[in-house]
Amino acid sequence: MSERLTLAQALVRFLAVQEIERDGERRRFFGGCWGIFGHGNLSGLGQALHQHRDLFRYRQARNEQAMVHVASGYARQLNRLGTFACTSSVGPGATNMVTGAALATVNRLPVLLLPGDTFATRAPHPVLQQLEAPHDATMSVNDCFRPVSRYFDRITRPEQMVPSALEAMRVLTDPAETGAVTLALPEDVQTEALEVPESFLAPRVWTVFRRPPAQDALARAADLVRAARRPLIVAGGGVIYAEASEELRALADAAGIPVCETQAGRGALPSEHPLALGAVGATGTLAANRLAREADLVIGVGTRWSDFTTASKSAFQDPDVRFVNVNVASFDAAKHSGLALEADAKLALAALAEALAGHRADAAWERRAGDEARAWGEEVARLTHAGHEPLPSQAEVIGAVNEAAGPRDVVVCAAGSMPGDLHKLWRARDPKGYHVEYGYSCMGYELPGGMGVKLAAPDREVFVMVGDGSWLMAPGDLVTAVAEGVKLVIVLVDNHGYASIGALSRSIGDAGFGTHYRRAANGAPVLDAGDGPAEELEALPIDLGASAEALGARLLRPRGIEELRDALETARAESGPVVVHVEVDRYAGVPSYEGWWDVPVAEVSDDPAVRAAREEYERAREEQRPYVEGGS
Ligand SMILES: Cc1ncc(C[n+]2csc(CCOP(=O)(O)OP(=O)(O)O)c2C)c(N)n1
Ligand SMILES: [Mg+2]
Repeated sequence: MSERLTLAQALVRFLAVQEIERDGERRRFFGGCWGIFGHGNLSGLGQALHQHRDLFRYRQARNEQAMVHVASGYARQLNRLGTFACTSSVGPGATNMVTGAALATVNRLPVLLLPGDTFATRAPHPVLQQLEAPHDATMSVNDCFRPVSRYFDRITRPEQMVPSALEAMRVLTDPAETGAVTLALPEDVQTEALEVPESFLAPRVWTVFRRPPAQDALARAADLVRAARRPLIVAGGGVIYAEASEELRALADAAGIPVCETQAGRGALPSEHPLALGAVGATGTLAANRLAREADLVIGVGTRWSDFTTASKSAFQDPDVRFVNVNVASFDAAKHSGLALEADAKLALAALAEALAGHRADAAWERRAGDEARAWGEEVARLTHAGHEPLPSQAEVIGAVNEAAGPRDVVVCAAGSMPGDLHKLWRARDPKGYHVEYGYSCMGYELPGGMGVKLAAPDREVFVMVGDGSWLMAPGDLVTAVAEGVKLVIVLVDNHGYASIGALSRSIGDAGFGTHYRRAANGAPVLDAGDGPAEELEALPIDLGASAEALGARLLRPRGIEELRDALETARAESGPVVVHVEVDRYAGVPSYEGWWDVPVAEVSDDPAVRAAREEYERAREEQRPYVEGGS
């Protein structure tokens, strides 16, 4: 039995009935389709989405990049058990999604991208917005998706849709493979008909089977833990995606192993747990970084070991340090010459706890962890209640949001100085309460990413924390939040410029060049290095709050922390998006706590500040380690 449908109609019908199941729980995989129509998707997918609007919901975005971020935020909040499809026109609409694809793939999040492509027949070529490559007739701008997709196909005949859609689902639902999946759809082929087998259109369940660790690998991992004097767990996003927090806590409690966290793994263990050391690495806490320095066995769970996590490979200094890597992906499990425990985090942590039954880490090490964790809690309280004048510090704003947020509420952030501060300071209470996109750290993710979170978890309040620079990168989809009635509390933290990059620039001896403005003799603002705070403009003559209000959000403008607390309460009570615009002191940053990040400094310069920075850089680099000893 078969039905005659256009490719686009077949695809929409297929996507609408895909389901995913894990641990006996089943849900629809796609929350619907986001899109912006133009030539390339209007007559194919647009027609099909219109015809099947009761089957598969269509939502309109304002920027194609943003709609992919919505899908990523949604997927992450659902522990990768769901996403959106995203359709674009040919050309700029398609390439606007490339950044979103990279973000999804870097963060290992499923998103399905359906960019329109130029005619397979090539009859009217070159069409509006077509890139012509004189040396390669098969190329289009959509080839840009290849390096940022985990699966790419260009469907040049309608029959190809059937096997390609199945491959797409395989990749999207496989935790080891997942990322952006791109099916480039030539605009003529979208409208062409094929005989679609009925079984292709029938509801289909993709079961995520949890993969157990190999017994001999598990035994070796347990031996390594027993032999270790100073074991440390680094919890990554994989712990949260696998819903393995309980198993993590049980292992930490039973074996007395302290736990620190990557950005994606933040909240794997509640901050109040006595063995929770919080953030590790370049943006780590003093507690985590001190123990990391001495650890002789590091158990990485669901982490891809980014440079921020390893402090650019300076975090772990024991000369004999070994790694055990629990990961669903062999690629990550093999890193740092670790013992690869290729497995689902929930099963692996439970199995490790069982294999270690009766074993406890050195009592002095555990005590150390408890003391450091307590001291860090006090440092957080000091930083978040500093009473900074006349403008509050960003740390105080984070503290106020943290205190206003309920135990299940979610904080969302992505770029600037806030991710590092949040990593250190946020007191986590729920594994799904901390959502900082720091794989791609993409300015402009915050608002659409937060929308995705809210669509996935409507019962949670979502606090989007966004810097003024990130806000300006992509404020337009505030209109989408208004149109779709997506409630967000957007805390727009305004320090008048790229403060994080200014600080980084000063640290390499370059005086904050290109990140702030001075006033020229004639009073006009000029972009320059300046010589520090005294010479800066207070602000450009712009009003970001008013811009948010003009796009349809309720605007609140608290001055100082007490007013901010009231504003956050008011914002909670609203039903649509609220922007809380708060000004902070650009220079009241949170220091680094023995964390380092490898940012190279010019080897030769006339400037003594650059030369001094280079000397310091070379000293710091001596701590960098290759982590090549080990293996299985
Ligand atoms: C799309 C994108 N472009 C550039 C960067 C590099 N970058 C990281 S943070 C930053 C400045 C962010 O400014 P803002 O949001 O105001 O945060 P602040 O640094 O002031 O805390 C820049 C340019 C980036 N992460 N993403
Ligand atoms: Mg800023």
